[in-house]
Amino acid sequence: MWNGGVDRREFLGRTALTTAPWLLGGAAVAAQAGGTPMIPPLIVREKAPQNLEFPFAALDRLIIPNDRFYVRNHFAVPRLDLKTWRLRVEGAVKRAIDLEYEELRKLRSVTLTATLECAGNNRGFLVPKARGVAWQLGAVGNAEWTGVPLSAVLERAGVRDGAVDVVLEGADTGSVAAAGGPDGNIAFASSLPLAKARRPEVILAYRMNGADLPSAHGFPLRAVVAAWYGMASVKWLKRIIVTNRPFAGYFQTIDYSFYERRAGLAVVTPITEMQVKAQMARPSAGEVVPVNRAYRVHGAAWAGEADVARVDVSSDGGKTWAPARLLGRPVPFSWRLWEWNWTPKRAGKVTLLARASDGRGRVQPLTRDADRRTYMISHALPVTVDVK
Ligand SMILES: Nc1nc2c(c(=O)[nH]1)N[C@H]1C(S)=C(S)[C@@H](COP(=O)(O)O)O[C@H]1N2
Ligand SMILES: [Mo]
Repeated sequence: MWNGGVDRREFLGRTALTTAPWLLGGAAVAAQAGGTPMIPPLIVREKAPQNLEFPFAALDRLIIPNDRFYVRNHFAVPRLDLKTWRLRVEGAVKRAIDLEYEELRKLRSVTLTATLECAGNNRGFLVPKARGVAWQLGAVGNAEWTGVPLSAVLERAGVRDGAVDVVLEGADTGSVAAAGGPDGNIAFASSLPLAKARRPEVILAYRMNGADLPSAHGFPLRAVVAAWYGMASVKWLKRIIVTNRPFAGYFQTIDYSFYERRAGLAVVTPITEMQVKAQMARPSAGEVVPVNRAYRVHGAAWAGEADVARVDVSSDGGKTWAPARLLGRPVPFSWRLWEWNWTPKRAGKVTLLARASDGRGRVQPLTRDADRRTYMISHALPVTVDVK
């Protein structure tokens, strides 16, 4: 349990937080004895292209291993050969450049922990049912990324005056014609305003949790745009184009956009920073929870560029709230694990909710904002359990 004498940081980074009930099988006990508890395999949401969800109920650590990190692909995974792969930087730059993999790996590297959440995470809970991948809780993960700051690469090419956007293009292509996109095949591409592109938390990563970037996560190189929804973290990066006007590509306007109200008008706006959000790992919806026994309600919370300031939990459908305990220390751009000890006193159906607030005063909403279309689903999700 939590109050043991283990150094908390060490504990958070390397081992499980607690003995999870799904660990009770024989193989699991063996794994536990070995010190590395198991997380069930990724949930297949789509086979082609592959879209895989992290089984969020099994959340038991701060860093999600590479083979359990959710996968969100729009097109088939491109197989890239290091011998021929280049990163091209062009557009509104003083000199267009082509960088080889080995050259990039020789540049000064940085490592950061960052939570990636797909803008469509939780879509599967929307009523009426929404189009798109029906993610439940697990289109989110937290990993340690190593690479070079995007700013360093931009500096090598020399950004020209008047530049506003940095377009990141992947090597993967396919058709989005059926979803209102242009005809023929297009590449996945997403852009950042120059100011965000130059920030230190935006890196071009070639390592993930200490291993070379796996193919599913963008080998050989991907952007990691910490604090922003996942679509900005372009995988299989191939080209960077600096532009003099805001990029209006398919994945920047038709897809991954919402309606922002400005002066009474509904304005199509690209999705950027992650909203403040807490998710409950356990209990899960429909779980049977024993009456008059202590139960560890727990989960994770994240807040984009801000720190998570607090998480509150309700065990009466949102009428009253109690503060949860934030675990470990805040790490910029990383989610924070939290727990709340609950002893249900009466049998029956109970609805739990978790709600986060951040250091900028943002509070997680309790209801859905339809202007967000099928993205940025950040309202507190009710978890109804059966106390017996
Ligand atoms: N080239 C490319 N990059 C991409 C995507 C993609 O389909 N192609 N998906 C984006 C989306 S929507 C998300 S949420 C993240 C997911 O990263 P992951 O698969 O490593 O979890 O990658 C982003 N980068
Ligand atoms: Mo996404």
